[in-house]
Amino acid sequence: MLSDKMLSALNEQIKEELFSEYLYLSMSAWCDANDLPGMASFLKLKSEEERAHAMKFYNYILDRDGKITLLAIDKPQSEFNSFLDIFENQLKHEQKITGTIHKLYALSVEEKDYATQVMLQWFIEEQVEEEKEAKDIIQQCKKIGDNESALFLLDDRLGSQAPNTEEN
Ligand code: OFO
Repeated sequence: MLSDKMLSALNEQIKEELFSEYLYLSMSAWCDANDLPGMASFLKLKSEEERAHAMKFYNYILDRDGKITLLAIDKPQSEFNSFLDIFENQLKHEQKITGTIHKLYALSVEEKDYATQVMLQWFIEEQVEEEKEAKDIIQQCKKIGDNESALFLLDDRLGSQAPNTEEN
């Protein structure tokens, strides 16, 4: 059985993950509106991954006989200065999420909730990868500067990582 404190923190994390879904969809829409279809597809895929993260927490709460309480999701930022600004914001956001995951882990240790500690291991590793990916993209964006051909290539490469989900 989850403690009240743990349950409430896990429900809070569902909101954080759903906000991430919303934020990356907003970033994807900005890229679409600014002729960056590859980055738009990549960020849409990131958005879908966040939904899956939210559902991992959701299903875990149900598996532990906890009560799901969905919380209000804030309006995400919709204006960005550039594609570099997008990925810098993404990294900042992922660093914030890493902090929330670490706090959850600290709470699970405090509560002696061993099952939650095991479940959170996946998220701890995932955050290392997510931050690294965002940092690598920022480095590439910085190298591009005003070079349109290099931007085309990066957009194309990021787009090729995302399956075509247009029909869905
Ligand atoms: Fe992008 O991270 Fe969820 O957890």
